[in-house]
Amino acid sequence: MRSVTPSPFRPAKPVDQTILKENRKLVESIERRAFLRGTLSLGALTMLTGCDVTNKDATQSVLRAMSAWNDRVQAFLYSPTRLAREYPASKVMWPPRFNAFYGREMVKDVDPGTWKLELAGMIGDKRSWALRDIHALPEVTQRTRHVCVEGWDYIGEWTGVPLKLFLERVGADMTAKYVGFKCIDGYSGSIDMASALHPQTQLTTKYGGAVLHKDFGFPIRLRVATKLGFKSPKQIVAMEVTNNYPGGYWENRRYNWFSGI
Ligand SMILES: Nc1nc2c(c(=O)[nH]1)N[C@H]1C(S)=C(S)[C@@H](COP(=O)(O)O)O[C@H]1N2
Ligand SMILES: [Mo]
Repeated sequence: MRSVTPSPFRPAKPVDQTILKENRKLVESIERRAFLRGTLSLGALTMLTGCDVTNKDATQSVLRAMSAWNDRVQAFLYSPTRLAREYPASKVMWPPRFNAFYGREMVKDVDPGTWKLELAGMIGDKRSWALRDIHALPEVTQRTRHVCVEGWDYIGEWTGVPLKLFLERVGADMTAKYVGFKCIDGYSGSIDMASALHPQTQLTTKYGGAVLHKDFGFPIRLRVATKLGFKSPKQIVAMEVTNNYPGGYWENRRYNWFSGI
């Protein structure tokens, strides 16, 4: 019989699973990215990292490091052509589910006649765009899954101008690192250029074939099928192409910047 030697991976004292519960957001983000589906345990964490994660501080810093590491690794592994799954019309939810960092009654009205999309940064033609000019551009429709970091999702149908086409039209520098957005409600967001050029990333004007309701982004919103919902700003008023990391509302509040799904 083999002698029983203490496993180098086995913590010396019983581990307190509440450490993982207290860091639920970080744990979930790691699970989602590593396709662990709710199975990340302290044992697995020890195996993955080679660290003895028996105390609170060590566990938290390991989780933070993994979460940040995942952002970089994801961007590196990300294939700009990987498509999000598309669904039949029968699966589309109507009405869609609202979310913002404030209540629905606070959503601002936009006058389509005076609204303008301001352009800034590494763009050849920085003239602002009126809504009717955006409507004149060719549009595509996608039926994809919208996933919120809060843990809910739905399948929706969004129609709009591919962002790539728009960036080409305004003479954006496609070698820039980021595209940033500012919204009428003070919200902001940004994506990497590869995601901006992704075929399922669009400046959306319609949901379910009807003009976007203001709650869902009228007059235009971004729709990034390969990322979590918070990466798709609604009611956009300005767009910037830049090499300076623009951050964003949730990005600045410690959500993973890349946030792929
Ligand atoms: N302007 C603006 N855009 C926003 C937000 C916001 O608060 N303001 N919330 C984001 C989040 S967290 C999600 S999940 C989606 C929700 O989009 P929906 O209301 O169309 O489902 O919008 C994103 N875009
Ligand atoms: Mo969200």
